[in-house]
Amino acid sequence: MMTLPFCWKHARQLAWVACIGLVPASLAAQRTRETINSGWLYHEGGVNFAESVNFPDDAWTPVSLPHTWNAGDPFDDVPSYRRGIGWYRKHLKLNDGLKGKRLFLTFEGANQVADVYVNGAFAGEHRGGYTAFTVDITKLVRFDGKGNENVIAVQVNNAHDPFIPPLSVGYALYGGIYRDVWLIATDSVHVSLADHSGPGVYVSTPGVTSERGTVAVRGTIANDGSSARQLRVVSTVLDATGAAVAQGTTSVPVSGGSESEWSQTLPVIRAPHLWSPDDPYLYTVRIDVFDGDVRRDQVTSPLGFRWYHFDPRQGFFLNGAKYTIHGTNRHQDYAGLGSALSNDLHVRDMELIKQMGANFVRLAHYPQDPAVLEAADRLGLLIWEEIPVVNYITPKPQFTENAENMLQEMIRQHYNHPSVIMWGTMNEVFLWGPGGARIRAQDDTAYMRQVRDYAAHMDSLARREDPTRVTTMATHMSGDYEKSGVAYISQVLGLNIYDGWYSGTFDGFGTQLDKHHARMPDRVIFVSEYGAEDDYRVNSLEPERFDFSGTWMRRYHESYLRQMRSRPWLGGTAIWNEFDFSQPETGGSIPYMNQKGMLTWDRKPKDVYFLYKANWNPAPMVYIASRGWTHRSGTDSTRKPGSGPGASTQPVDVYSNLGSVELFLNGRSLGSRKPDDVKRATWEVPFTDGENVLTARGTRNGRTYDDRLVIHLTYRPSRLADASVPFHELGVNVGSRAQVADAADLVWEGDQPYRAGGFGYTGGSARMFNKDLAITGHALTPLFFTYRDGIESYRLDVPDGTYDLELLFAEPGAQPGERVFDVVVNGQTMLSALDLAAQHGVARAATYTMRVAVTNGQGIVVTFRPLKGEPILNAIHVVKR
Ligand code: GCB
Repeated sequence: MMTLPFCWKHARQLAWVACIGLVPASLAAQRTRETINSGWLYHEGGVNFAESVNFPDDAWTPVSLPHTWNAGDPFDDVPSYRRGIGWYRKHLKLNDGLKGKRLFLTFEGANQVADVYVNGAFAGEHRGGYTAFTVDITKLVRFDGKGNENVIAVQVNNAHDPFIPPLSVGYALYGGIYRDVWLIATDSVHVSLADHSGPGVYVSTPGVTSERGTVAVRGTIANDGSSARQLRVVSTVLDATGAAVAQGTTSVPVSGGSESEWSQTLPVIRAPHLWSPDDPYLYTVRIDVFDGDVRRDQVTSPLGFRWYHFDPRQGFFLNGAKYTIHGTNRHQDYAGLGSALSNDLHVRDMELIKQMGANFVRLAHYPQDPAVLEAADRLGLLIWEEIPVVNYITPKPQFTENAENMLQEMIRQHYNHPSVIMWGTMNEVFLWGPGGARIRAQDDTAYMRQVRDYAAHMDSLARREDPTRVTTMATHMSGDYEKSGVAYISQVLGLNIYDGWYSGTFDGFGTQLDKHHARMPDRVIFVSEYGAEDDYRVNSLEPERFDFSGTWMRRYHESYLRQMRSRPWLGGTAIWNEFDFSQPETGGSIPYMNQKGMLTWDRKPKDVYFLYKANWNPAPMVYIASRGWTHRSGTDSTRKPGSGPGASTQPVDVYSNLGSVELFLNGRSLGSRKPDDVKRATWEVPFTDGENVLTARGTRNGRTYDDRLVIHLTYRPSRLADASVPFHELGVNVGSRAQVADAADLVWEGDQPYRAGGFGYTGGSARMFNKDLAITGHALTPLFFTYRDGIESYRLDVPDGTYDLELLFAEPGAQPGERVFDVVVNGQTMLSALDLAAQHGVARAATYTMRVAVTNGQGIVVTFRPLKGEPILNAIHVVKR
């Protein structure tokens, strides 16, 4: 059998290029590459001699890669998670056919220090959890003719190391071999695998225009044989159909036991098909290494023809035209799996991002799986990739050395991906002080100088490594970056802005941007992060900052969208974050999670996902918002005139990119609306008790698009004793105006001041928990996250009868003895000298249930009598028996 000759696609090129000679397949050496992900054994903790061949490993746990030992423990209620050593062993049987080959193991990612042993001998160490590394195992493996079993042992350690970035982060540092491991076999003559685990060939497109595409290729060939070879390297550009469109040949002499570098520029490709997010056309460059007529190795690289630049006053330009970058950030973790995602899940994430209509992804805060970069090339997503230098640095040579190595590995490993446009060197590096503690502002000027020098050093290394791309960094809203000079180092300055979430109002976003732009008119400004959090169980008609309601999150993003649009000088923008992700040791409405995602941790899209889809993806769509609010309560106080008893009128938003949308309630039209500038249309909907079927409908080019949502309303008259609706149950989310739905679909209503005939508090102020405190002991955390501090009484004017009254508390921070109070119900002391900190601990949910008989129309009056400090209440629930 013969391999096919390379021939040219375009007739006009046939005249000047000959097809290359035929290669007898029997003589052609091919590298082989296979994953060795299955059949590993895992042991938690350090153990002596685990690398030795005969080490007894039968009791170890069988695992498949990708694997992390922290898939669960960052999210349990035991503080912290295991950071230390884990061992992996694999009894690897090698084919006889691999004998005489050069053999390599490539680990795509092991967090964060990996020591690799083969048959008891040390094969190599790698520091850094997010880049690949390759070890040459040729001399360490055995072929005994009886199965060729070899023992691979890997010690992985994810303990904090002051010299290995990252030092502090807001996400879990999952330990383990959490990406694929490959066994690669090559001929003794091969494209080098020794260059920072990069592909050994580097492809660029100098001076590309829409008329001409030039491809430059360079690389390194290794000759592990003993005699010198005169090799021929042939680079062929194939278009998407596989037809060759350009080729170059270079002679490369390589002495025995050494490596040679080579480079070549290929003939011009006329009118190249350009790559862009809208048309991600990919060519392939195939590099063949010939020794005489024998092919000794072959590798391929993706190729995309595109050119771009940033302009501080006009934004981003792609392929010669203004192009608005609007995108998102991505963390690599996933519910139940930690960081150990299959390639399919990585790819699906990129597809979800693309379907949302984004054209850009910042891979924050670290280099990601090769499958992610491949998907970005193929789907058309521009990429910012960065090394994990987060919050602060250790200003010591060992730290710099490890960071340099990570930067070189990231750039060389992902250099050939046309999707990558920016290399990032750090994130919010002044957020913490040099001692590793969160601070307000840097006052250590020596440290600020050290950070500046470090930043300048890393930036120039990135520019040297890859002059074809742009350097960047993400900073937070602090003057320290300008004061120290760090803000002036990279080519693009990223700003992380959270006005309207952590503090301030939505408008603060534009104000911050304009201030920066005015102060630094020559700097390219890119919004590297913005976002707000929601919890699908929390919803509100009167959203407030930090209430975790979906409504607040939507209003935040709607406002930011408008503000971004009116600033075309921005380099680009990126949402924080596409997916909810781990945030160990923090609280909020779901402890240990950062809920700023457009999708939940298990990839369920939230309403905001469709807000962006309507604005960014031109495919026609219509979507009824408040998917997380299918069980809601309503009272006659929200009834609009004429809507009748038993009805509660509430607004419903629809996102759509159609010209006009009509909304129907139970088949009855509520009218047509034109979606506004952020593609939202709103109707006042007269919900009635029970099931309400909403349908939104619109047309484009004669086709109808619709969406349907069923909302269950629990109607409650504002007078609890109103006989028209017999009272059964009421739960109140004290300290917040937001409703919270529990797993049994009971809607805990928003809090209110006491109104005669109804319910509510007297005295005190509404407060929220400190976000750094995780509330434990109850599944419905949002109920405890808010509370009323200094409350005097809570009153519910329920009709006469017997009730179970439940009072819910969680101590937000007082020490034992600092907050002590009695709880008196209808004149009777039910809880005396309640000291939540002493009896339950801080941030621990505590529930007290009591039976109450209500007579003579007195209702339920709960009085809080302070003995020390201020009484609190987090939620209240009453059920009629
Ligand atoms: C930031 C950080 C990111 C956090 C994010 C947040 O500025 O860069 O790591 O997760 O804020 O949600 O607070």
